[in-house]
Order: sequence, then C-alpha cells, then structure tokens
Amino acid sequence: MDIKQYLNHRCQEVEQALDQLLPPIEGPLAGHVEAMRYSLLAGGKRIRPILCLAAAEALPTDSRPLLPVAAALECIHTYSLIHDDLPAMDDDDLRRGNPTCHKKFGEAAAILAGDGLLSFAFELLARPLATKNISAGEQLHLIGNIAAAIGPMGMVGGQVLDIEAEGRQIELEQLQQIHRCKTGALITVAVQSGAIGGGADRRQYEALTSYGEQIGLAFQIVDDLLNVTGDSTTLGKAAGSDAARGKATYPALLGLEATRRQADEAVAGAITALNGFGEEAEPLRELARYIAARRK
Ligand code: GRG
Repeated sequence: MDIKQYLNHRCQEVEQALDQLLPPIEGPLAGHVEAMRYSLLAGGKRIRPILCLAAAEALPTDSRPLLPVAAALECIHTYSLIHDDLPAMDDDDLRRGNPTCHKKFGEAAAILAGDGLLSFAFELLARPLATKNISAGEQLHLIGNIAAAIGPMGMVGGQVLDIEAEGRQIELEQLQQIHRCKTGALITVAVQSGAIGGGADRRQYEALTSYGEQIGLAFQIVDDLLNVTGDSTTLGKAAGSDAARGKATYPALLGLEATRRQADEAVAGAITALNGFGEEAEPLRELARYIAARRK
C-alpha cells in the first residue's frame, strides 16, 4: 500500500469532519471560534485521528461513524499545543509554520481557545455514534479512557513532570515516564478508541493497546531525534529545542545510535503486536514505519 496516499486521504477526511463539526465563525463568539479554528485547521499531520480510524479499519469495520471521535482527538491534541506554546510554558512564536495562537489572538484568547477545544471534544465524544459496534456502556468506557489519558495521570501529569524536570539531571526511567504520560498516552488512547469503536474483543483490544504504547514511544523518541538533527518543523529550531531549554532527551541520555535503535525496536514491537491481524491492519503497520521514518 501507498502510505502517503493513505495519509492524504485520511487527512482530508478528518479535516472535512473538523470543518463541519466545529461551530461557524459568526455571532458574538465569532472571535473565539476563529481562534479555535485557526489553530485546528492550520495543518498538522493528524496522526492521532488517523490512528483511531486505522485501528477500527483493522478489525475490520466501517470507520466513518468514528469520525467525530477522531475529530475530538485532534481537538484535544490542538488544545495541548496551544497551551504548551503559551509564554508560561514553552513560549513559542510558531506552530505548524504559523504564528502561535497567543501571538495571533493574544494570551487570554489563546487560553480560552484551548479550553474551548478541550470542552468541545467531550461534547463530540458524547454524541450518539452512527454504528451498532458500540453500546452506550462501551462509549462511556471510550470517553473515560480518553479523559484518563489526558488528565493528571496522563498528558497533563506528563507536562507537570516535564516542567519540574527542566534544568535537572534525570534518569532514563523518569524520561520514559514523562514521555509515556505527555505524548504516549494520547497516541495509545487514539488506537484504543478505534478498537472500542470498531467492536474489538479483549484479545484484539490488548494487542492494539500494545501497538499504541509502542508507537507512542517510537513517536517521542523520533521527536527527540528530530530535535537534535533539526528536521522537525514543530520544534527543530535549534534555539527553541528541548535540549536548548535544558530538558532531558533520549539522545542526551543514550547517544544517537542507541536512541535510533530504541525507536526501531519500538516500531518492530508495534508491528509484532499486530501478528493476529490480517491485511486490514496494513495501514497500522505502515503508520508505525512512517512514524519511525518521519522527518517532521
Ligand atoms: C499543556 C496540558 C498541556 C499539555 C502539553 C503534548 C504536550 C503536553 C505538549 C506538546 C509539546 C510537544 C511539541 C511535545 C512533543 C511531541 C509532540 C506532541 C509533538 C507535536 O505533535 P505532532 O508532531 O504535531 O503530531 P502536528 O502539528 O503534526 O499535529
């Protein structure tokens, strides 16, 4: 299969859904909606929603009813980027090649755009899904899973640990915990959401969870590598990189060669986790390879 073609097609599907689902820019809240739409629709690889759809496809099932779930995952991801870019956090001027939300609309508007996207995501997740694969109880499980993955024990907790570790020497184990929470949890839950929405049985759910955990790890290791090699469009500006901010990274702790090896091992582990799946899981296998080979 041609992964670039697959990604383009899925990207368009997700962007169309986002555009249709988000409120229009009109009325007294036009400025607020504009700030949300500005950050959400300004590009991005859409990896998390695509992983959700590809996981459902692996089962195999019609993934289209899960588009609101996929859109919600991208709203959550974009909220995290808007807040991460704020002066109180990473203080970045550019995101996805454009001025960050606070640079364009001001700090208060950016905080509220992030809050708006986070809340809107849960509104989307609670809408009835147009599929018989998932009961109301399972949908509740899916929503609870996502809340846990992005909350104090997940993405937000990872961000707290990351900020606390700034400028300090930390061990590899602590770095792994930061990455597992800060970046890995949302990636893993994106795959799990596709699994639940696609009607996975327990064995399939566990296999897809293992896949998600390992590509989450590979994604962050590659992000660290891109920081060092300067290829990343999100963070690779030498002065703004994690290393320059005094944050620990895989290459700083392990060296470049061992870091690359860890990424390759995580991708191989992710692909092995899919052994029980057939050809329908090919997009997931290719996505794992793409995450390892990506240059931005
Ligand atoms: C502020 C609550 C809160 C959390 C922030 C995930 C996170 C925690 C911050 C993002 C900072 C960051 C850039 C982390 C490195 C890994 C990462 C998430 C990169 C950006 O994701 P991509 O590459 O970006 O999928 P695109 O633009 O393609 O969507």
